[in-house]
Amino acid sequence: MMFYKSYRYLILIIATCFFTSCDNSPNFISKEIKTNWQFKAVKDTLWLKASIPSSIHTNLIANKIIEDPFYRLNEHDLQWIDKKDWEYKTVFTVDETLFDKEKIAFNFKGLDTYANIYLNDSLILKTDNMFVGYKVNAKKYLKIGKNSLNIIFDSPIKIGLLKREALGYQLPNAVNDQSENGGLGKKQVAVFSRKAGYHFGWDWGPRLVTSGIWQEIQLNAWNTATINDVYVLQQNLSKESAQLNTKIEIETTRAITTQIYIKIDEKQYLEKEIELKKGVNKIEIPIKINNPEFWWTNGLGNQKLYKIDVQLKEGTKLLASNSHKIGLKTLKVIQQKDSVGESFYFKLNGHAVFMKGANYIPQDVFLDRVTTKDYEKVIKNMVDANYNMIRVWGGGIYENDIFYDLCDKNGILVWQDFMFACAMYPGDTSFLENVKKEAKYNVKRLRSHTSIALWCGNNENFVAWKNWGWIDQIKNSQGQETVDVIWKGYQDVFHKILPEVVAELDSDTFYWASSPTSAKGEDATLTSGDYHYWRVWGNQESILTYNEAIPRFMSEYGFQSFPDFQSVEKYTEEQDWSIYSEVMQSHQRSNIGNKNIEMYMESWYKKPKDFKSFLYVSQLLQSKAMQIAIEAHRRNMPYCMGSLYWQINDCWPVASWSTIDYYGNWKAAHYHVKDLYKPIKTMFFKNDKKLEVHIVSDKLKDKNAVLRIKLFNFKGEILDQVEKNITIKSNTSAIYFDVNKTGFTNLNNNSNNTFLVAELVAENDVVFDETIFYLEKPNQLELSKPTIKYSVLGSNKNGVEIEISTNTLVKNINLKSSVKGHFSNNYFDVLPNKRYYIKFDSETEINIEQFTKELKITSLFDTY
Ligand code: BMA
Repeated sequence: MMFYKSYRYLILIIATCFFTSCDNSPNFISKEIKTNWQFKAVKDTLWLKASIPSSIHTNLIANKIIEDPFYRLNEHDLQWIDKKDWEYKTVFTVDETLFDKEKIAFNFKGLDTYANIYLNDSLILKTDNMFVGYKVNAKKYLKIGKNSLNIIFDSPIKIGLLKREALGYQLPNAVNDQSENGGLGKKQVAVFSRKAGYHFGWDWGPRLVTSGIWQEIQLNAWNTATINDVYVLQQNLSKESAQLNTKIEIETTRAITTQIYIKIDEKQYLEKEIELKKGVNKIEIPIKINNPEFWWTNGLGNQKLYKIDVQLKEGTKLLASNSHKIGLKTLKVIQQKDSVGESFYFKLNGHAVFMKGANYIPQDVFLDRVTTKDYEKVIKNMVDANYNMIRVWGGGIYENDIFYDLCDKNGILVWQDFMFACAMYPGDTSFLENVKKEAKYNVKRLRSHTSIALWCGNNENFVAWKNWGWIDQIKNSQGQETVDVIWKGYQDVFHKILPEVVAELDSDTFYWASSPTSAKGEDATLTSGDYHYWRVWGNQESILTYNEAIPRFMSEYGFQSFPDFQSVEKYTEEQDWSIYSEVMQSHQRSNIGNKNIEMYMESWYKKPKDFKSFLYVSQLLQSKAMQIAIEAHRRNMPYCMGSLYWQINDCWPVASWSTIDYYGNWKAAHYHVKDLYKPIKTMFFKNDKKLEVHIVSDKLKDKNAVLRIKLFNFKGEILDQVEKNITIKSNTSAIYFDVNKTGFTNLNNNSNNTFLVAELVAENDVVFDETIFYLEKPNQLELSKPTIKYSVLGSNKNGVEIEISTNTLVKNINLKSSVKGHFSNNYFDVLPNKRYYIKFDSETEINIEQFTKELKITSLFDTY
């Protein structure tokens, strides 16, 4: 690649710039238009108080016009909201200091979706894409003193129906668009608007189609120059040096000669005189960092971020400045032909890395409710569970900057979908132009984040088109011509516009047209590309088939469970406490959901005695499925190099595939995933012929350990044991022990009341991994009533520690507290003759006596 030996610069002029500004110099005034807002339905007369950012729904809730849409069946009574047009207004003051600036522009960071914006009664902007921020010059409409801003949101349903009508043909039926719940019959409109798909419903989400000002509105003003964007391209990276190219976009009000300064980690790096023309200037400045520290994913090393500051000065006067952080890394997707097909793996800084993580959906239907704390919590939940990758799925949103900041900081790579999922979209010129604008805006906004690993065109549109019967359906009802038109629309977006935008603006990052597809971009296969395995769940196949369906990169698979009872209580009444009640069914959007859970449960667990027990056992069942899948994927590395399950989180309280419920509570599966994704993990694998102990290591170095395997009865007596010194090979999955071949004479005698434990012991005698293996399914185990002893040891304001022990095996202990907080471990098996110490991190100050009194401990034994 090209490297500039001397500090050269290039000046290019482009016409306009509407991308997010991040100038933080005193010359740049930024005023948030946040207060005095009111709203009403256009046809109403009574104005109500509004907060910003928000949505119509959250403002109606705040005004007590509607009740909590997530409670019981309320969602169904709120379908009128999306049929109306809504108006927002405010009055804000402009003082002389702001008004005197040469340039004044609004930055509407996110409007959902069809907004008409009037400043002092002049129409200044019309929008049609919630994923795009809009900048618009405002100076000529403003005055010193009071100014009015009115925003009228056209109903997305009204506009959607018009667009649907105007298309001239019909798109295939998109399974997740709940048009009937919305009173639209079969008239689906989701795909016509560049708006989060899940707002129209999904198989884990309600239909609540929002409108509103979902991101902040800024009024920005400056003189002479501002920095619109800084992008650091990593041209060449080695142990000795990082050669970077800094691309800077500067907007000026006149031609000037200025000094540009670059600081790296607060140290002056460069000072240079540059000439800028009036308008938008693009300059490029090479940077070299000696002996760079590389950025690593969670579990492999540090996440060093270099702070790059760019300043523009005219003499001593600071005109503009910009600051951002970058990590230095090389990341490639390796698709290499081999004897079976073609690999698909990520190589980070020269090392193949197995990707562990999940798919992510927006954290709330009402996006304005997601706080910084929620983002911190969700990313912490990824880190704590040993993830190194998250897939931002295409039916939601391009996430807020803070999401990616936190991923950068915590070593979580992002598989970033463009926002298209499970449907075919229109392909008319205005739609395509809108998509291009959206792609440019978001690629440019997000490309500087070290965490961005891959851009993916869509979620399952390709497989849906090919395999869900759509082609025949359209051919039979509308003819081959319509089939061709729809397919052309697909190709225009995913094979032309999006890859071109990525190539132009983020050429370092890999583009993948659709998930899942084969290496050739055709039907997904197990031998190349990425894969979504849904035969477990979708086709009711045994969860043991996870052991056979091993792809090169598993980007989706999953199994549902219910939230725990404490969560269910929040959105139901006692009369709803059956999974087939109207309310519980409304909070279960997969039409095969309840039946599937019951069917799989029957084969793995004894029938739970009541509703509460059913919810809890559903979580154990989900954990079991995740365990079989994750172990299979990791065991089969390097053939398979990724396991991203469906899905980490929820957007409302619901039975779903999530491992953390809407209220932030870890389900059993999240605790289990944390263990299964450990950097070094032991796993048993049994089939008809063998019982092997595999150890998978993601580490970059070999590790010496003692592998101890013991056979216990449920009272905790050791029946057989063996111990072996081993070297766990770095970044490898291998078999370290064959149980059948050794002297485990008691192995098959009492399979219903014995179990194996494998321990990995470090040189300092610390057990750093423990895996329990049962020879039978949970419903075959002869559990007896345990006496669980526990005491709550001292507390501080952050929480308490609980000591636990038992006289006989406790299967899946369940610790519960009414205090809001998080147990460090839960749903695990408690072995006799051992002491366990569990921390409880409290969100509020804790009263130890009350906590002890209210602590509830149960286990699988109590469910039947
Ligand atoms: C996947 C996803 C989602 C869906 C999930 C569960 O394929 O892409 O569309 O919610 O399955 O059905």
